[in-house]
Amino acid sequence: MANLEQLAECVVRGHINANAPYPPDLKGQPGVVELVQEAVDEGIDAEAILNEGLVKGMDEVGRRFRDNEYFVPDVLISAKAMKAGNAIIKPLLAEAGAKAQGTVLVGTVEGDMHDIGKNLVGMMLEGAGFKVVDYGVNVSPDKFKQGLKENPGAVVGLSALLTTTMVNMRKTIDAVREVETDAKVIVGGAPVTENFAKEIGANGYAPDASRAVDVVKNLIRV
Ligand code: B1M
Repeated sequence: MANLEQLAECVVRGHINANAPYPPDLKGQPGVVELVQEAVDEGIDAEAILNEGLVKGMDEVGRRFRDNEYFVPDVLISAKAMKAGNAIIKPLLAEAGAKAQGTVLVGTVEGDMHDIGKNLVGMMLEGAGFKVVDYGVNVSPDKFKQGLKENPGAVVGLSALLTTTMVNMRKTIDAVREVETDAKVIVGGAPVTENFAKEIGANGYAPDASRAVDVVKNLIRV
């Protein structure tokens, strides 16, 4: 029986698969890849695998890093493990959704290279049936502007993890509203707050990936 607690723990420990030599004490034991596949094979909902396994593990990684129990290399190893699991469930999340309910342009704002949270938001949106165009990290306001020209009426989803790059959300909002004065923008990321979102003129804010889906649904009114 698939164990999502064990899956979360493998993300925390950065144990990608049974053959991976790291961490040495887990070598030969099932890792993220095997546990995710096992859960999928048992018919466990992809969203549960994501939230109760992968995201739960990454939340703990974030806490350990904040409390100086983990350092950057630990976090990178965990992020790699999480991505290996994401790759397995991504098509299932997308499949579970109905036909595209609208388009969302997502990206991490200029100057910012963090993409784990943004990728989760994109995956959850795809899972909920939206078409997601992901521009990656370090995305300039002009790139979003161009994206909106190519996808009229799309919701723009901005992620920022640094207090120094949050300010680029406002610049991006101003830029996309040159294309569509009523362009709908949702923002998120660890330093972003509801108040900040209001201050910069965003239409929505979400503290996590699953709530981002609710906010986008409300913005598109599906
Ligand atoms: Co960076 N980093 N980092 N980092 N990093 C933070 C953000 C930091 C808080 C760590 C710390 O000091 N405690 C700190 C920022 C401090 C600040 O600005 N106040 C920091 C720093 C300083 C830096 C560097 C400057 C370090 C350096 O080089 N000296 C550097 C910056 C590089 C750059 O971007 N220019 C840097 C680099 C890195 C790594 C490359 C090592 C790596 C990123 C790997 C990657 O993303 N591919 C990394 C990581 C992993 C982190 C932490 C540890 C974890 C971030 C993460 O992935 N969390 C982070 C510390 C922390 O958050 N505790 C930290 C898990 C993820 C699931 O959560 O991204 O918050 P999160 O996303 C959530 C929600 O926020 C929300 O939903 C997601 C899922 O539920 N959400 C949205 C996110 N985007 C959304 C968009 C939405 C809606 C919701 O709508 C569109």
